[in-house]
Amino acid sequence: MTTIQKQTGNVLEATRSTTRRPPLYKVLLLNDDFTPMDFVVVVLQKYFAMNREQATRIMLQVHREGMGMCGVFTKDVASTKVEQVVAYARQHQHPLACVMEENE
Ligand code: TYC
Repeated sequence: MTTIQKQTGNVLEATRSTTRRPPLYKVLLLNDDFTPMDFVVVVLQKYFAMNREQATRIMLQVHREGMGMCGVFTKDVASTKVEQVVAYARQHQHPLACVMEENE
């Protein structure tokens, strides 16, 4: 809660306002039976700035559990990452699925 001064005509009034943090979104990778493991590791390094070890750990989590988190971003950044990953996968004829979900 922040107290600010709001001017109504010539009168300065004290007003209380809450500043809301922007909602954040998780970017998730989904498992499938066809996308090669090495390709998923490259995607995680290329679009999510992971090193090979981190990328391998997330890829294996997705492979074993069906889904894994690549990161948490603002809406625009999350949506761009999803588009980039899906476009890159399609360019290489892989069915890799990447989605975003509001981070509650
Ligand atoms: N399940 C895939 C395989 O066995 C590997 C894979 C991992 C695919 C993660 C997608 O998001 C994924 N080749």
